[in-house]
Amino acid sequence: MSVLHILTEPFPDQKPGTSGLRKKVTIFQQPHYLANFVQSIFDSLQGFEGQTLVVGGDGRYYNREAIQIILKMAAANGFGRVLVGRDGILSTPAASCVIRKHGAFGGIILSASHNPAGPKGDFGIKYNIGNGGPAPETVTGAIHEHSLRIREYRVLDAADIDLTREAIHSLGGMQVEVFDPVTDYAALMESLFDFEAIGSLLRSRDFRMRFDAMHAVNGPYARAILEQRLGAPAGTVMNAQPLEDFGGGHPDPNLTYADTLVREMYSEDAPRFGAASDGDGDRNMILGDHFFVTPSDSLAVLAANATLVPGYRQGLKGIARSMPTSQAADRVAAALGITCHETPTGWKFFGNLLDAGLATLCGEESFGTGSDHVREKDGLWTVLFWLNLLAVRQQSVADIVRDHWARYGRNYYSRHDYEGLDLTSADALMSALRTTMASLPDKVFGDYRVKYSDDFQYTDPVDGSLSTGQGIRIAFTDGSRIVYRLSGTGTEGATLRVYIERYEALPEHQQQDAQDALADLIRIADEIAGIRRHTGRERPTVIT
Ligand code: G16
Repeated sequence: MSVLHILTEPFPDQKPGTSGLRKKVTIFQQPHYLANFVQSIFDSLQGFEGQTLVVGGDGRYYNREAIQIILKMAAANGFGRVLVGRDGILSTPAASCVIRKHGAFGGIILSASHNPAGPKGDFGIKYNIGNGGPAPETVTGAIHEHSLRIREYRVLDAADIDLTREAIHSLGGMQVEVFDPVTDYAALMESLFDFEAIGSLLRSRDFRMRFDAMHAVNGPYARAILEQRLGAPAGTVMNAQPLEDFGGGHPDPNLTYADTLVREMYSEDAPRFGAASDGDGDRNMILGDHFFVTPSDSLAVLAANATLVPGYRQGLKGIARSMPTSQAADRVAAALGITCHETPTGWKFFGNLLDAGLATLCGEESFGTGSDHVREKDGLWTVLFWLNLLAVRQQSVADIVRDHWARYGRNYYSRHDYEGLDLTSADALMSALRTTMASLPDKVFGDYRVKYSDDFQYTDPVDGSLSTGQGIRIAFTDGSRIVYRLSGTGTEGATLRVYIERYEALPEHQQQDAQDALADLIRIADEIAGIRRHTGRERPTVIT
């Protein structure tokens, strides 16, 4: 088998976003497009000769073709071994687990997360480093630079590998091991949670749960763990078969896109517990009977109850949350006497904190929670954590959350998304906001007085790197906040996200609907940024 040196030209649009390179499938299908990016990844790394690379994806359209290209390029570039999930499947948290467990040099994960899939949908690729987490900005920056200079890539002239069966193959001088994508991950979950207690809860007559895998990657994981290992009745996992187009759906576990599950959880005969995860299995949504747990509250509740779970019995070293995530976790951290770190949006910012032992639990408002067990957010882990709490506390989801509010206060929270905006008007809105920002401190809007406003920046406490322009934050004297930022994960136009938060200490005022409780701040958010004026939109596309 010979190594082919293929001449190519750079593509100017290969700058990785919040979570790798995400584009329409049709863009990835252009000749050389994927190969250029993969070569740029390899060119930005050093010392991987003879080492192990983990490869897998969420099973979406183009996953298998992409994996064949990556395998042949890894062989041509000198990797010693590639571990690839059977059928090309690996959830993002499972990939992180496998990289860590097998001491791999790194991994390539193929996913566009929660974005729709299929020939007209999205595809994505990202590189994870040896700690199992997303490459930090120094690495993604180097990948981008290489992509702008690339002139040639290397690929082995070889036949495709059969990914449908577990087996060991050789590809040139490299070994390819097709392995079961669930085993290592399931063993890790079993080491963290009380499977006996969760199993008896799931098998008891008066408990019923639903897990919506949304025809995405977590179906096989959820079936193996919840149904086969823990004994939940067959059918507990719905939409369990991963499909290349996710069944035509939008596997984003929120109140809008997981509507079948949401309807069931708000029906007369609602199960006690409901959960969903996204395309690549790292996001989660948690529901009780007629009750939605905001991701920010979920992080705070997990942190406050962590010592009830075997894997966290020793307590937490710290908590980390992304800046737009509500400050509910900060109150738990204060009560526990530990630090709550505030990072920019993007899981990659948690990696150093976890590696350095500065945080144990992390979470983001964007339906992500996780811990130092891997270096990605982890949908099924969150579900098992909640099940473990339900089993120990023998209370409903709603009661656990209400108890939490009664003790720590409630951070009313909502995110308003304006999707598919014209890029120019979204940029204009943000730059006008950057100008207005300076004049806001001390200004009064109804009952609210602005305390400070800034464009969030973050200095990593471990490596000192600085990240600027991470979102406009307007803080009010009563602890309320409005945050504006543009999404870094969309593939069409721009998405403006507005995050609104208000703290309520008194239990008698904690039972309002979040949109009602936040109505004044929602109006102020429009008044300050001129959202309607800039975007021409009367209302958000998605409210969570
Ligand atoms: C990715 C990152 C998350 C981040 C989210 C933000 O999520 O992994 O850490 O919170 O993007 O998205 P946006 O920039 O659109 O607000 P995922 O699940 O898409 O990989």
